[in-house]
Formats: sequence, C-alpha cells, structure tokens
Amino acid sequence: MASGGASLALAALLLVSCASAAAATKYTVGDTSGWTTSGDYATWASGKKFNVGDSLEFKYTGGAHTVDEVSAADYAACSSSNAISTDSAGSTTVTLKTAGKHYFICGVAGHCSSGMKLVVDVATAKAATPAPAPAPALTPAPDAADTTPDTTPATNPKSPSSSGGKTPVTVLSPPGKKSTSGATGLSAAAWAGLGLAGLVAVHLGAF
Ligand SMILES: [Cu+2]
Repeated sequence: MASGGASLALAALLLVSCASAAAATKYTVGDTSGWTTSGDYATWASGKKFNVGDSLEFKYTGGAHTVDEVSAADYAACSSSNAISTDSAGSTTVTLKTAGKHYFICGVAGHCSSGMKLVVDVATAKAATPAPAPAPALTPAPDAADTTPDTTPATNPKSPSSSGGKTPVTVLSPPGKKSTSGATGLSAAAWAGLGLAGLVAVHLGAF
C-alpha cells in the first residue's frame, strides 16, 4: 500500500514535470529581426505571457552586442556595470527561472538608449501539487498497527505454561462443547469413546 502510494506520487510528479516541460516556450527576442538597435522590444513583449521555465533566445552578431540582465534601476539608467549576467557570443539563450520582472539591455555604449532593452514579466507557473499522495500513505499505517498488538499478546500468555501445553487444551475442548447438548442423549461410555478417539486422533496428528 505504502509503495503503491509512493509510485502513484512518483507518477504524478513525472506527469507534472512532463507537462511543465512540454508547456515551456522558447521565444526568439525580436522574432526575425533579432537583437538589434532598431528593435522595439516593448512592442515585441507586449501581449506575450512569459512563464517560469520559458526561455528567451537573443540572436545577434557575436561581439557586436551583449545581453546583460540587470536590475530595474540599471535598466532605467541603461547601466550594465552591475549586470547580473552578460553574454556576447551571438546567440544567447536565457531560461526564465524565477517569477517577476527580468530586465535585459545591450551593454554596448549607446545601444540601450537607442532601444536595445527588454523587460519581461514572468508569471508563476501553475504548480499542480500532488494532493492525493499523503492520503493513501497514511491509511494503511493504522491498520498495520492494530493487527500487530492483537496477535502478539494472544500467543504470549499460552507459551509460559509449557511448550507442549497445546495438545491437552485441544483434547479437552471437544467434549466440553458437546456436554450442553449431549447431557440428554449421550452415555458416559459414548463420551469416553469420543474422548479416546479424540486422543488417538490428536496423537496421530501430532506424530
Ligand atoms: Cu547592442
């Protein structure tokens, strides 16, 4: 039961991760125009819904521009001196790992002020929490705890008397049960015969 619940939870987790991976979108900044001084990235970003896990691909001529992620203040000031990250390889892919606003500018002098700046507002990804997982895991636990104490004390009181004490107990019980109904019909001889047969049967069974 516990392992079944665990595998259910694992399956749910795999489904969630697969779903989020499939939902991740890769955006080419500026589309076919790429990352250039003539781009209008406010217009490009407007109407797009960015989620955690999505990625931005900046396409430009390597060395001609940079992609710097900066703070809101540095974005406004077009300053890349305290950039969070920078790249100038020519094709820069940035995965949006956290929700909130992410600011990107080009660090080449004059480029940011001429429009090479992009801000994206990343929404928090919908987290499908595995709610059903804790319920099945908890249910079997009390059941197992109940059965264990029941069987353990039952066998323990019998064993201290003697290890072979089980045999006389079973021999005596069949006449005891029938004595209520057999008091009217059965004779003492019949009872003795039954007891003897029972003893023989028990001994044969024991050996
Ligand atoms: Cu530039």
